[in-house]
Amino acid sequence: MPHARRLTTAFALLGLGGLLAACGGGSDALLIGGGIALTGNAGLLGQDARTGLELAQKAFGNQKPHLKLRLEDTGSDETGATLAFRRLINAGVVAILGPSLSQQGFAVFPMADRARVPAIGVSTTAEGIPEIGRYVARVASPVTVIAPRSLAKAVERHPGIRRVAVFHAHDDAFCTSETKIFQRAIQRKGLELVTVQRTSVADTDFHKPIADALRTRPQLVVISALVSDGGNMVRQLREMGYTGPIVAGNGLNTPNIYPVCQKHCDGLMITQAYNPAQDNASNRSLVRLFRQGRGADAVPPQVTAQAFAGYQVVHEALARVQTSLPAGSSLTGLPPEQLRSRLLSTMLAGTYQPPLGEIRFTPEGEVVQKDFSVAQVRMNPDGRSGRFELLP
Ligand code: 1QQ
Repeated sequence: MPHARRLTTAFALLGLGGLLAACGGGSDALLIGGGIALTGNAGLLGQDARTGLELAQKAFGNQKPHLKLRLEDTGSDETGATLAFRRLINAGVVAILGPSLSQQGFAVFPMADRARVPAIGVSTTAEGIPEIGRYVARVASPVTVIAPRSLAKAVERHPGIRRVAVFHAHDDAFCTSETKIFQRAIQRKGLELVTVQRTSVADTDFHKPIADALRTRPQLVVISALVSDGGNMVRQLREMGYTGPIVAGNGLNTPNIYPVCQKHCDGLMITQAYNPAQDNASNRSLVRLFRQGRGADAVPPQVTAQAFAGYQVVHEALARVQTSLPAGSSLTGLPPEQLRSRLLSTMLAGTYQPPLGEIRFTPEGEVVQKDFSVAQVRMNPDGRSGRFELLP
């Protein structure tokens, strides 16, 4: 090649590299998708996930291999999730973190699986999610592992309990899955299931089912609902005079319930797949980044930690794929199908130390996690702020 042409080519390549770098993440940045509910009923939980993804982008995005987060709002229904997943798949993302709800997951995970794009649930906890397809996994521990723990803790703290009332939204796949596990746990403890009230995630007024339930004189109430219906239910239970303990499921597992149930959130018991005191490098980095701009006492919610974990797992797995390549070749040089397939198998084979503590995966993509705790919500006298206090 003549000298002048070689120079021009070199400058053109430099220029191209500069252009890509200017777009963010460096010239070798891969796109990682976040398909999360930022609006609708689940938006209150999805906001926590968004925070986790954005903090993970800060923590890992500039470490090799460079990743660039592309977020799409799924809304809180299947249609929104389908549109968001389609946009992410068409954009060529290497993997998708999300969606927020299992109800959405049963609609969009099959789509990601057909497109052979690894999709990792960061808050989809219903039974049967990893089994949807080979490319589907999750870092959010399932209801089978989560739900029995809060029930056991409530019984431990209130040993006199016999009579239990259950509420569940009948029109959400997570809520119907979770209530099944709660009801089985109630029966296994030899407790009496005095009533099962079916509600809707679209409901805001629960006076009728609450009045019906209170007539059965429950000593414990167990709720499977989402944020705004569940928060309203808790508030109305207290307003209508119920004073006993309340166990809530993962649908209420966010400080964003505070504005909904306010002072009446106080005392709620919810299992946590995340302990903010987890002592590892990843959690220290999450907590430090979370506190920037939020104050020295701020504590990341569970879903924030799970989303952060999802990003970390993909990042670490990609780094391992990179090391397995022959010298001089790069991830971006692989055909996209091959890159995603190698990411998937490497990811499932690994063990990770995210803010959730040690996790790994079964060959089906189910997360195997060790550390759990049960939190009790403690509201401050203002009725607007509070904390999830981990019970001993
Ligand atoms: C699910 C869930 C959500 C309620 C948490 C965001 O656990 O839908 O599976």
